[in-house]
This record gives sequence, C-alpha cells and structure tokens, in this order.
Amino acid sequence: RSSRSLADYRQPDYLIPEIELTFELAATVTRVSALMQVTQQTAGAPLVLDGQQLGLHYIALDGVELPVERYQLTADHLIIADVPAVFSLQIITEINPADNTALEGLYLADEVFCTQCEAEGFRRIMYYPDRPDVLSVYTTHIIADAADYPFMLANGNKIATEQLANGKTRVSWHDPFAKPCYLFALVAGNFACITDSFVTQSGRNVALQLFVEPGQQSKGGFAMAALKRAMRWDETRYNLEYDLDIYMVVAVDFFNMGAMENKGLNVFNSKYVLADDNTATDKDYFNIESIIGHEYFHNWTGNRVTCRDWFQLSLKEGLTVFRDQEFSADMGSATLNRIDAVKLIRTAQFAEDAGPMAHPIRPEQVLEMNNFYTVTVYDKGAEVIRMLQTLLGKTGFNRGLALYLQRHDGQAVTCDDFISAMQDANNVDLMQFRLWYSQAGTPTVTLNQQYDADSATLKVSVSQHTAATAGQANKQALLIPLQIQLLSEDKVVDQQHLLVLRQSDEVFNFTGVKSEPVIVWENFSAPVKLQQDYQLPQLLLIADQAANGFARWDAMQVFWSNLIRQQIAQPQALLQLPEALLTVMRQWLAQPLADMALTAELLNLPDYDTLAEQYQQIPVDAILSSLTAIKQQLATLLAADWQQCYQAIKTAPYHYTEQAVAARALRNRCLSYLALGDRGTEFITGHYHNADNMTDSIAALAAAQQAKLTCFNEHAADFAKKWQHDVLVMDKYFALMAANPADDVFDSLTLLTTHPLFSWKNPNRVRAVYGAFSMRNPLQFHRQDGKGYRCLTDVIITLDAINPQVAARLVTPLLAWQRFTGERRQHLLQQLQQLAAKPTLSNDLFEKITKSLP
Ligand code: BAL
Ligand code: ZN
Repeated sequence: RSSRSLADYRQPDYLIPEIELTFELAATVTRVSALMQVTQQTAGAPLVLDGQQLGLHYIALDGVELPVERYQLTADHLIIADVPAVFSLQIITEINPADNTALEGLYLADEVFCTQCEAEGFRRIMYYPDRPDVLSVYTTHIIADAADYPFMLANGNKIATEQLANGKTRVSWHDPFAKPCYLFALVAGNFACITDSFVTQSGRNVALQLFVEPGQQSKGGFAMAALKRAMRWDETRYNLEYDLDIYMVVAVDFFNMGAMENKGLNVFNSKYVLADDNTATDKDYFNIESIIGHEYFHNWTGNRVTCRDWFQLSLKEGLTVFRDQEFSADMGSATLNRIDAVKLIRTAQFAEDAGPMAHPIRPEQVLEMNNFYTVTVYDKGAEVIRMLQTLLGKTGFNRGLALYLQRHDGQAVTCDDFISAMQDANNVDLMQFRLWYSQAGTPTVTLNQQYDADSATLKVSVSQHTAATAGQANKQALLIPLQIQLLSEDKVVDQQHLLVLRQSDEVFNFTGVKSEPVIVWENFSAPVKLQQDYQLPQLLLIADQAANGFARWDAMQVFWSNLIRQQIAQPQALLQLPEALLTVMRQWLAQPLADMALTAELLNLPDYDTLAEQYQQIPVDAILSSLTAIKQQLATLLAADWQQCYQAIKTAPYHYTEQAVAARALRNRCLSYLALGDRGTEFITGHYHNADNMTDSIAALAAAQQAKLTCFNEHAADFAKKWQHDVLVMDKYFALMAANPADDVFDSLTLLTTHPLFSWKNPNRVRAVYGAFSMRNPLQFHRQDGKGYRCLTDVIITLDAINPQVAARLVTPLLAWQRFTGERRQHLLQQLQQLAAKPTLSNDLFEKITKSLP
C-alpha cells in the first residue's frame, strides 16, 4: 500500500475538456459509456486513467476499437501508451450498483440510484483521471424505465427527454461549467418533488427543486426556506450569485456523509433535510439550515474555484465551514454559534492533534483520502480562515475573497493561492501566517500580566509553544491574533485590543490603565489553548460582568475545569462548592439573562470530552465521578432555584425561533438538575407527557437516563412505540439507548441491531447505535474490563467488509491508547493489534491503525 505526498504533485499529463456519459441503469449490471475529448499536456507520457472494480467492455481511440495488447489493465488503472496529442476516447464499462455497499461511486439503495464521487468515487464508475485538477464539461444521458425511476437527475440543466424504442426513457443533462469528476452526480428514483423559485440579485429566475421520499413532502419546507435564505445571504454578504437555471437537492437515507455539493445537484443525507415540528429537535433545525447553507456556499468556494489536489481540501472546506458559521451566526445567536464551534475544537480537534492521526489543515501524506475529512481540515481550517478575518477586518477579508474568486474562477488551485489573494488585496505580508497550513498541533499560549499602579501601566507577557505531534517534531512560532478586553474591578470595560503574536515570547504594554484589570480573551480568536493564572473570583467576575457573552461562557468553562481538577486531585474529599459560585448561579436562575440560551450554557458543566482533553493521561474514572458528584451537589444545593427557574419559563406551542429555542434550552437545563433531586420522577414524567415537540421529549428521556431514574424505561418504551414508523426519530431512540450508562447497555446494543429498522448497510443506523455508544457513553465504552472496546472492535470488523468509510470513522476512539493508563491501555492495544492482524483490512482502517500502533 503506498501513500501519496503533497511534495510529489505533478500537473496532469492529459486534460479532458469534454465528456459525454451515458448510463443504462440496471440494478446489478449498469452499463456506462463515456466519450471523452482528450488533449495531451506532456509529450510521450502514457495515458493513465484511474478505475476500480469496473468491468471493461469496450475501448476505442478516435473511433477505432483498441485491441487488448494496446492497453494495460491493473486493479487500479487503465494505461494506454502511444496516444496522439488530441484524440477522442470511448470507453464502456459495467458496474454493479446493487452490490455497492461502500456507497462510493454509483450505488442502488432503497430503490434509488445515487452517486457519491468525492473524494475518489468516480473511478468506480468510469476509467478517468480521478483528480480534482482535470476539469471537464459534462453531458449526461440517463436511460431507465420511467415507471420505476420517474426522476432521472444529473448536474446542470435538463436538455432533453426522449422515449426510446425499447420502452425506456432517456433524460439528458448538460452542465456548462467545467468541473472535476468529484462533483459529478446522478440520481434516479421515485421522489416527491417540492418546487420553489428564487430571483437572484441580478433578476435571474432560478428553479428550486427538493426531492424527498414520497409521503415526506411536508418535511421539506424548512430546508427549502433555508436554501432561499442562504442564497440571499451569499449575495448580501459576499455579492455571490447562483449561476445555473436550476438548483436541485435530493434527500436519501443511505449516505456516508452529511451532504454533497455536486454542481447543481446536491445530495443530502435525509437527516439534514427532513424536519417538522413533531419530529425535529431544535438542533436538527439548526443543522439543516447550516448544512443547506454549507453545500450552497460551495457553489463558489469549491465548485467555481476548486482544489488542485486533495491535500488542499481545506481550501474549500475550511473556507466553506467558515462561511456557513457566519451564515448561522447571522440567522440566529452569534454567541451560541461560537460556543458550539469552540466546543467542537476543544474536544474532537484537540483530541485529533494529540493523537496518532494529527495532521496540519493541509496534510502532506495520505494513503486513503477519505480519512482526511476531519475536524482538523474542516473546523480548524475554518478557525484559520476566521483568524484572517480577525486580522484583516471584515472589509479586508471580503476584498481578499473577491480577488481570490475573480483570479481563479474556473480553476483548480491551492491554499497558497488563497493566501496570496488575501495578501495582495490587502497589501499585507502573510508569509508567517501560512505556517498554519503546514504545522500540525495545538499551540499553548501563556499569558502573564504585571500591573504598576503608580505609572498606570500594564505589562502583558505572552509566550507560545506547540508541542511535537505525530511525525512533526519541530514547531515554529505562529502568527496568532489574540483579541482581548481589559475588564477592571470597577466593571468599566475598556476598548478591544488585538494582540498579534509573532514570536515565541513577546511583551505588550498598555498605558493609562487606572486599576488592575482582568484580561478577557474574546471569541476564541485563535485555535489555541490559552493559559492564564486566574483565581476563581476573577473567573466569576468575567462570567458575571464581561460584555462579551462568549467570554462569560469561557470563564465558566475554566472555572468548572479548575474545580474539577481540584476534585480529581483529592478524590476522597467531597469538594465544597464556593459560596460565590452558588450566589452567582442563584442570580442567573432567578433572573436569567436576556439571552436564555447563554444562561443555559453558563449553567452547563464541561462535558467528559472537554475535560479529558485537558489531560495527557486521561483520568477517566476521576473525571466521571467528579462530574457526577458536582452535578449532584448543584442539584441539591440549588434545588429550589432550578425549580423556580423551570417553572418561571412559560411554555408555548412549539416554534423554531431564537427566543423559543433559548427558553427551551434553559428549561431543559433546569430539568437535567431537577431529575437528580427528590422529585426527579415527577418532573421528568410531567415534562415527557406535556412535551409537544421532539426537543423536550428527548430532553426528558436523556435527563431521566443520566439520573438513572427507573421511569426512563417506561418513557423510552412509549417513545419507541410512538415513533416506530419514523426512521429518523428512531435513530434518536437508538442513540439514546446506546448512550445508557447502565451495565445492561450491551444487551440493548445487541437488541437494537435486531430491530426491524436496523441495517448494517445504512450508515445512519450504524452511527446512531455505535457512534453514540463510543462517543456519548464514556462510562461503558471506557470500562476498565475492556468490554466496550471489544464490542466496538467486533462491529468495526463486520463493517469494514461492508463500508470501510464508516468503519474507519468508528475506529477513532480506539486509536488514542497512549492517552490511557493501566488496563485500558492494554485492552486498547489488544483490539488494535487484533484489527491490524486482519488480512483484508481496508486502506481506510489500515492507515489509521498502523499510524496508531507502536
Ligand atoms: N465535500 C464533502 C461534503 C461537504 O463538506 O460539503
Ligand atoms: Zn463542505
């Protein structure tokens, strides 16, 4: 098995400016015919086309069939030597979509033909240079029985529908924008089609079509409205207008990813499209809007300007995540959005940096590209883009983005090209900033302050250090923007300051500072761990008084972390919660802030994953028992306050609005503590039965489960019966059952896999059960006896033969054996060794496991 390196990039030897594809769809034998116009770029080079699991039927060069001795066929390539400078190439292959459980390339699932070509799925459809820097204009013909497949869709505009002599129908599509093959898409099936339209800022009419499973049309309205909001927002914020006459979104239940931005024909995992007020949680609505936005925004950042090679993935993904985050912030609460984004960085991304798969946002070596659709490339990538906006200001950033798109429209480019556009548009030097693309790891920034009252000066000393990561020992100083405020004891808030760090150690001086301030870090302005020597009263001051909501939440996170660290250091003694903390919490409960969602977050302890990332060797049991002990204390000491706040929030019929979401969040936070009190069962049962929406129902079940109330079983059974017909809601039930911290969760897991709705071939079902078990059930997953690890390993072995991408995603929690001690470490190593010994391991798993093993 050989990996590829960024350093080995070479321009393509052949370009294919045009391709015409014809698909004769059939479940087990689909015939694909391609006619390509090929032009040579490197004289004398053989033509090497990628192709996997294809039956080659016919190949002709300039209309003349090639005999077998004129080409060479390997497991991964079709190679033709001695070709002219310009020629046409016709290839006919046969593929088996029904057998394609990997869900890459063309597959048939749930009676729908569907493609997923990113990153390298097109090679399972046709022999072709499957790389993003070969851009073609596509014409696609789909032939099938229209009675079985009333909708036959491909990229671009529909140009013809013809009845054929054999009774079948041929539908033809043409996409005028040259694109790499990873953006190719075909979908055929029976759908309900929801239609709408959008008039662009220049007055063009765009037809909008949303395809869902028949009978589900009432669940498509929110996604359609979100699409129109996204289209308008991109015009308003970035002056970017949609370019085709039609924009289609198809929802399918079998899908590896969340969604895919194929040109003009997005394919979505149905969980990120289908929603109504009974079945969707507030979080579901949020995710739908944000992912609909994300895929739409790719039309410019990804499709019109794409990646030169897959090492540049963050060029489109980091930038597009940043854009969807800005969209969500404008549509709802900017503070809450920021809090959620930072939680993800501080858990999954910091964990990735600290593990064997650590990589820079522009990786340098890849065996299986699917392994690099990571929180680092996506979410740390978005943080890097955000730092540019912080450094250049919104106007400067927008200027840079406009120059980038204007310079590179229709091209496949690099992260360096992006930074160069930012640099040129703003006349600044971003040389040092580029290190963020090549250097992996989480920098630690340490901040010390010295105040001199006589001269009213403040000296802030800042140092940065990035520890070695897997395969990258030496780190350089990064350019780090630190956005701060000085908060003084008399609560007078100073101006914002932007400290720009460039060296390992730096000093910043402030004059005219009338009293010793507390330095408040705002908005997580860089993806770093900030160390400040705060005392608990100072943290409470920030949490209570800072103008910046994010900083208030952040101070509480540090406060809780420090408290839990103290508890872990003295496991025998039950920690006394400081009176000052209880006072401020009582205040928030008696009089919630205008932003109730922020109040709910201020009252929320960091979760297991956040705390775990603060330790090199994770003290699993101590973290879990401290969390339980502190929660129980808070529940008891503030029992009357939780109840008063809970009851003061009046319920109203369900609506998905920022205010209503915030009120539910705070009320459900109170409920999670009330569940731990004397009247837990009463509150939970009332809440569950009175719920008129999914957010409240799930909140009641989750709170009952975490409080280990016996009423959980009764309510969960009621829930499962009520929703047995709705597969997406049942995914929530599966996830809930898998997150059960009780010892009998293993019986539940086995039972869930025999549920009529469960299928090993459906990634949503598998992730609902085993994703939730490994990521949301730390108590049982990290059992000292290794039972949790063994359970996941068995599942990974089963899955690798079905869908390697899903198997490789699930293996992540097993890789971090170095972070654990004693028996856990031994059990993890054993499981990894067992996996490594499998002779038929996919590249996906092989890459992760071999990187992890010593
Ligand atoms: N390009 C893969 C799915 C997404 O990030 O939009
Ligand atoms: Zn994306």
